[in-house]
Amino acid sequence: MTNRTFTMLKPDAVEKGYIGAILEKINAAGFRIVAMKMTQMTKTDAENFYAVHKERPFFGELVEFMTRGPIVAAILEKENAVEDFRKLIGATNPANAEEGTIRKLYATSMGENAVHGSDSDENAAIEGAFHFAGREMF
Ligand code: FUP
Repeated sequence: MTNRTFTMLKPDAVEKGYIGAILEKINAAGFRIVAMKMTQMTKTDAENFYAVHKERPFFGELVEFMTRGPIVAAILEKENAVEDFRKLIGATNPANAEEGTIRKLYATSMGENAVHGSDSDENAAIEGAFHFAGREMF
């Protein structure tokens, strides 16, 4: 068990100027930011990051979307981080997301859903290491 999760504020959220508002929600929910950077994924980065989805029909669009502009990547720490962060962001499709969740507030569609949250402790560690060197994690 770890108490960390990994997130990305996706290109749609960055384009619309929602970085500050989303970080505010993350802080208010009790997460501590232990790593953070603004970066833009290459096509290869996105294909590797989402390799688990490579046979899915939406894979091409997903890679295109995730590479079209900068993202904010971060590692967040809190007790029960993975599960609590998934609750805070809401359902993958914002139409199904609960009131008050980040996706309900800031996402527009299943494809452009504002924010990523790791789905397991194991993936949180893999995804964090994908974006950050050890000396960038505090
Ligand atoms: P989530 O864990 O909520 O980010 O969702 P998934 O890992 O299932 O999907 C990863 C990303 O693929 C989503 F953020 C958006 C995209 N996706 C689609 O575009 N269409 C789908 O039907 C499912 C996912």
